[in-house]
Amino acid sequence: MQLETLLQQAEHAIKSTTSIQDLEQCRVEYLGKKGSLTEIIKTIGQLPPDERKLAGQNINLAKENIEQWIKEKSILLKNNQLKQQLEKETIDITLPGRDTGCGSIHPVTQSIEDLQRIFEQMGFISLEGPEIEDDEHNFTRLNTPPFHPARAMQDTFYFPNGLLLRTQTSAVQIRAMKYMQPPLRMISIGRVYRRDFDLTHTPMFHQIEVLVIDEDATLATLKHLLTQVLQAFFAREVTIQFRPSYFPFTEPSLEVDIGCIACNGRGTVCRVCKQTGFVEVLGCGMVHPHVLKMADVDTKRYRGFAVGAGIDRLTMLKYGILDLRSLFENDVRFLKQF
Ligand code: 2NM
Repeated sequence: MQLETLLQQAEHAIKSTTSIQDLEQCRVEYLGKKGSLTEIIKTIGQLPPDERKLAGQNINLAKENIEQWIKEKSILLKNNQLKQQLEKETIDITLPGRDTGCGSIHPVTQSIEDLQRIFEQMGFISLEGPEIEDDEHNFTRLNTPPFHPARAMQDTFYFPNGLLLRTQTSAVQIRAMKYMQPPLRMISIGRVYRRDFDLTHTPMFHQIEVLVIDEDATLATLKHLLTQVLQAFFAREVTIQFRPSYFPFTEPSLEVDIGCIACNGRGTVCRVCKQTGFVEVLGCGMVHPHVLKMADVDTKRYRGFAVGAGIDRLTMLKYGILDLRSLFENDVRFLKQF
């Protein structure tokens, strides 16, 4: 075929394609291994030698032309395709977005953060420890040796190897006393476990324990500290009442009640204080000399007081939550109210 005719044909064919597939078909037809132009190239060898150079130049020129047309057409087709696609896929940006549910901080977590902030502002450090403990740290060094009757006060979860789930966070204090130099002002916050499960007890709950070791730590300082902390936590004036109690690790031991927040201590029909006007919030006392000595604290120079409180219970009181279970059911409609 004549080069001229071929070029005319090719130009027409390329320019009238309507799709990228058709254009590719054209490329193969003219420039492919068995394409028309390739066929012509093969005939060069049959020409007389002095004509070959010119023929070669013409064929190269034709090839460049065809390539150029294909390139231009390709850009045109791709642009068209993009334009069509964009038209088809237009989105209505005025449509409202899909609502993703938004969480909130769990009330117990809020209490934990509040207590941490309150104590840290007063110069206390916050320490943590493992939830799995040994008997030694959970009981013995808290003046509760094997067969001590106080062990029955809190039923313990034991592992087959003798380790246990801590029933209070006191092991954190035990180690702090042993390894840090007094004066010491610390809190420990964490999960604790007891074999209790009824309307007012869950097998896991959150505890805060406070420990102060100092030369002049007394019941008076303890009472002042508790008043300040409880007022800051409940964000209101609170009245405090001490009752004598018993813990193996403190002597004397005290339980602390606050004037009922629900009925303002009036003692009228009240589900929170059951007409007593007071609700128990924590236990505390002067750290027992046995405990101090086992932790290598110099008892001639230092004494200490400690406090233990259930954070879940404090949280229920603060927000007027009557059913303990609602703290554990993870119903966001409930949790969002706080
Ligand atoms: C309480 C009540 C009274 C307490 C004692 C200690 C330690 F380790 F310092 F001896 N930590 N926590 C303590 C004292 C805990 O919970 C009701």
